[in-house]
Amino acid sequence: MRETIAKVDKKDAKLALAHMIVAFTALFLGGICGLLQVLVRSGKMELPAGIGYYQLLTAHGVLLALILTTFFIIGFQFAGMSRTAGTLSDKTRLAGWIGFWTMTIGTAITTFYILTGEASVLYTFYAPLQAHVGFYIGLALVVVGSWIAGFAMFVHYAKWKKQHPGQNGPLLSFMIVVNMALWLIASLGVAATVLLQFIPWSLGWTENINVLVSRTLFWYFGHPLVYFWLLPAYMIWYVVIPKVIGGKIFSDSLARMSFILFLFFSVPVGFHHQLTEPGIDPFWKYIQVVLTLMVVIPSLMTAFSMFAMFERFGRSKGASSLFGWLRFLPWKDARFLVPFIGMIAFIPGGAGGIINASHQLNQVVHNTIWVTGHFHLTIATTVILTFFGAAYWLIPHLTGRTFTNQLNQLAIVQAVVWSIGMLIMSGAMHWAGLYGAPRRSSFSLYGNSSQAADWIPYQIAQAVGGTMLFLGILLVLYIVVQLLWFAPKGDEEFPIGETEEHAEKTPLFFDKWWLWIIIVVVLILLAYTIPFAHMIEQAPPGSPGYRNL
Ligand code: HAS
Ligand code: CU
Repeated sequence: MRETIAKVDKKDAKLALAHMIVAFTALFLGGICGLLQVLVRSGKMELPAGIGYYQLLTAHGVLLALILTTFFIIGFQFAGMSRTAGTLSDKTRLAGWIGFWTMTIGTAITTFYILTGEASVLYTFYAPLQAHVGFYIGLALVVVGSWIAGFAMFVHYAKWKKQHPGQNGPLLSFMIVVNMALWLIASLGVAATVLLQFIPWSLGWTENINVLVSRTLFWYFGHPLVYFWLLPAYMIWYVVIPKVIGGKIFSDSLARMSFILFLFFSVPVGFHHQLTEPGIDPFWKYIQVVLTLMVVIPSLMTAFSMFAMFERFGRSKGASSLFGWLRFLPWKDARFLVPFIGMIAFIPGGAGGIINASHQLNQVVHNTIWVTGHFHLTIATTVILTFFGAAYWLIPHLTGRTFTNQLNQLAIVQAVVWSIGMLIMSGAMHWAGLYGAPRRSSFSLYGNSSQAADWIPYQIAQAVGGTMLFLGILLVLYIVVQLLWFAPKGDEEFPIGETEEHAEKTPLFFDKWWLWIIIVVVLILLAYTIPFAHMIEQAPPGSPGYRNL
């Protein structure tokens, strides 16, 4: 029998579950769009009822990349805070609910304008494409709601620190605070461009928009955004997986250090999305490419400590040969296997990222469907499979139900379907990208050009892979619905790993938040001030808006 397990308080569980329900609803709707897109791009299907390809693509990107992620992350983090730093106070929980409703109303408004065809501007909403003002207002509400949630988490952590003087904050809570600090600093950029540029412009108060400034502010946010998605996956790898397999956290200090490095280096690197953009001096692109390569280091630290943790566990069970320890990992436990597949996917996913970041190689892949292949490996495999793996213990923990053997089997089938589907779809995207197939584009024969004809078999492969992924979405939704409402009552744990007995004590300096924030601000000013000043001083006349109807 299992020993009594530390439980997330019931009221906190409700808050976390509300976030999960919106997240998985977004997965369903966004998944339908994805299926239709791959079918259209295969050239075998046309959309019915006047639905536009770019309308679908916008819904797909917004619902999956922005809504599913943000809701899942905030829900998971509230549960994680409650589990490791104690039950939320009534005020903190209330702030959590206010944040939740602000984000949900924002999501509803944005989705409404996308579905009515007034905001087919894709999830990056590049100017001079212009949407209905409601699209931007909705997104602004999502950001504001997430800030409220973030502050609630900061206050909760500060309260724990006050009650435990001279101690390090619990590892998972510490990581959550880093992630929300990262998010807060980054989202100031998107808030600035939405409030100061897009909203006045889409209302007609200003005629023109400075396109370069808007894209720069977007990518100032857009790159750290991907680490806002990644870090919760890393929290699960560092803190939860050791407990799931029965091992120990490799190093508490190393985990904290890697998170602080993410805080430093994930913001001042947005130019690696703008390497082909005119109007930015190559020197500043170079500086940001160097910083991009710095942000690879904490991921490599993570890869190293995961390997080390697996190996030490296997050896403690008696493995002696070079890779013999692999046999001792619990391959039949979906809570381990599903995130593990995510880790494996990050090996090619991360390598592709380094290719993208290399200025010369970026000229080959930028704006091709290679990039789409890259982010379906990173966000849609590494991160999402880790989230699915976490949902399999988190949701039943919160609902007081059981992740039964049958559901575990189904979860393994789900992960296999997902992996094969993604291998086919993302593989075909990478390959076709190298042949120059563009991203963000509907099916076209490009005037029967022979080059475009070469892309079609890959687009058909994408449709095959994409259909499997949709099947994967249906499977995961079935499991989640069972865990929410129907699975037998039970006592599922929220696994939190412990460090090894003779591990060195974690030094206390990790909680020097003001120092970290000052370093981040200095790095951001260093990387952005001069090029940003140039963009404003030497701005060409702005652009009027174009509507994609
Ligand atoms: Fe990226 C474009 C560079 C990581 C997401 N990226 C995108 C876009 C998205 C995205 C969404 O420099 C498209 C945006 C758009 O719409 O235009 N990316 C990088 C780099 C990294 C990277 C250098 N990306 C991510 C992650 C994402 C993500 C993470 C989401 C979660 N990316 C770029 C660039 C572009 C870009 C350019 C712009 C391209 C263009 O031209 O438009 C790095 O962070 C990657 C570092 C990671 C590694 C891998 C470490 C491996 C680990 C696994 C360990 C496995 C274990 C298991 C332990 C070096 C941690 C092993 C066990 C066994 C037994 C085998
Ligand atoms: Cu990036």
